Amino acid sequence: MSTFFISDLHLSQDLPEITELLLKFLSELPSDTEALYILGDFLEYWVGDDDDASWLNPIKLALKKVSVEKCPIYFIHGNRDFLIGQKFANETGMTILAEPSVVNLYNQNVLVLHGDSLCTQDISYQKFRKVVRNKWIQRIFSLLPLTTRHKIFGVGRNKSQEKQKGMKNNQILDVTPEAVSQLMQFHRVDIMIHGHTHRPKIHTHTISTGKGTRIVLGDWYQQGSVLEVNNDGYYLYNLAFAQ
Ligand code: OKV
Ligand code: MN
Repeated sequence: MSTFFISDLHLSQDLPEITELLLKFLSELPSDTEALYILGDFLEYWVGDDDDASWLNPIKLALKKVSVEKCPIYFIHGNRDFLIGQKFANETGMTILAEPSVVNLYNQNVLVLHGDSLCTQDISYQKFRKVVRNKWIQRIFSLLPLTTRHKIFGVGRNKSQEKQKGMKNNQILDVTPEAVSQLMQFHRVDIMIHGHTHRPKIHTHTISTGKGTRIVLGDWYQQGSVLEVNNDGYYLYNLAFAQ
């Protein structure tokens, strides 16, 4: 019996290999799986649940099948798919969790989050985050025509590739160690799982109660990245793309 974690797939219509690998992963999930957690940046970007992008249909169907036949699926928003809402959740069978959330895994309390909130040195990004995570601003944004919303996301993404200010040359800064220990102490956990930085690794941190473990999931650009948790421990591994 295991619990699985993935994040940062950045699914898009342009990179079908990633979708293919996800569908394979979902179909091969053991039937005694206890839960699947998706810790954000599942989609490269999302402008709102009223976008019925048909390339997502096989993905939605596969997630729904897992949620009905195998295990619950929990989702936490990332910095690219923070507009995923209840309609998308219903269509996929996912349950959206607040960020951060404490979940109990095999008698250990674990803090789960996307991870962008830990990158506190990136002041301009934290300002941007505060704006786009505001429910009122999101409500107003959702009133714009779908094509306008696509343009806004599209424009920003091209700009970033042109090394415009605000995106810091598209580099993702690493987490701030003090932000990690502070958050773990606040939630009284000694294990944390997140994605976002695309730097898969199991870290040890010093916290007031002793040692803290921080598990970072990788992105799915060159291979899949999966964390499996069971009674014996934490296993971070890669999935190879089909040859
Ligand atoms: C995307 C990122 C820019 C990172 C959204 C309201 C909403 C504006 C927006 C404007 C900017 C996204 C949507 C873009 C990602 C950046 C800078 C850093 C690291 C809302 C008003 F949705 F909340 F209502 N924006 N664009 N960044 O240019 O595509 O993720 S973007
Ligand atoms: Mn991210």
